[in-house]
Amino acid sequence: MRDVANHIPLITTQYSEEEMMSRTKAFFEEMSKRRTVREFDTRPIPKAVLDNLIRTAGSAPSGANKQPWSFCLVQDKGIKHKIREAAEKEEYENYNGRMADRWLDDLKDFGTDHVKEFLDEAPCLIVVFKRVYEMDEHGGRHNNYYVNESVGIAVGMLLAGVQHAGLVAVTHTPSPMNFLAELLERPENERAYLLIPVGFPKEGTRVPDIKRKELEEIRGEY
Ligand code: IYR
Repeated sequence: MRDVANHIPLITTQYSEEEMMSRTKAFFEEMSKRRTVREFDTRPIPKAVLDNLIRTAGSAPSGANKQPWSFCLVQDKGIKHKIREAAEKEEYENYNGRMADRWLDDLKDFGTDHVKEFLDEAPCLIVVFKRVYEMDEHGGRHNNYYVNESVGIAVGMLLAGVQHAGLVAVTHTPSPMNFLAELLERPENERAYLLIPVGFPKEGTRVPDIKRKELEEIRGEY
């Protein structure tokens, strides 16, 4: 690697083999309990907790460190409801014609439909935007790099943080979702990426009995 003047010493922690084993096992066990939840209690989440989650997401790697993302916290009941109305309008079209029979069949066991009560109920909606380009002082556009990959990784870290906090979330993709940038009056370089209601599960919430692929099915070894 080339020597670059502005580099600083790496700060990291290393563990013994036993510690690595117990840490990775504990982390896997915690993460594997994560489930998508679509029914929320209205109990609010402390603002400082939400800020920490966004800080965590914002620490993700990104193409040329452009950090091409914005995470909007929507807690206002009126705005949440407007988002629900717009999302349900699109989802109604999806469930009634735009989605192929095969797709609807694949969703059967999840019990989803166009009604998105969670957009009112969840105390906070995190609306994730990708920033396709940045603008220089002369109004010139400069495309960001690997935007989808970067924002996807950041969202993964956000969801890990949500799980670690004992909260639940649903990764919702109303489609199309350009209404989100309009409603939240986002700058023209931002496109909605994902809508993530976050909160505490409603008491008695049940989730689909899904199975995860075995290690041997997802691991390649060479
Ligand atoms: N976006 C729709 C449909 C939907 C699609 C998939 I693929 C899912 O895993 C779940 C739902 C909705 O939000 O209902």
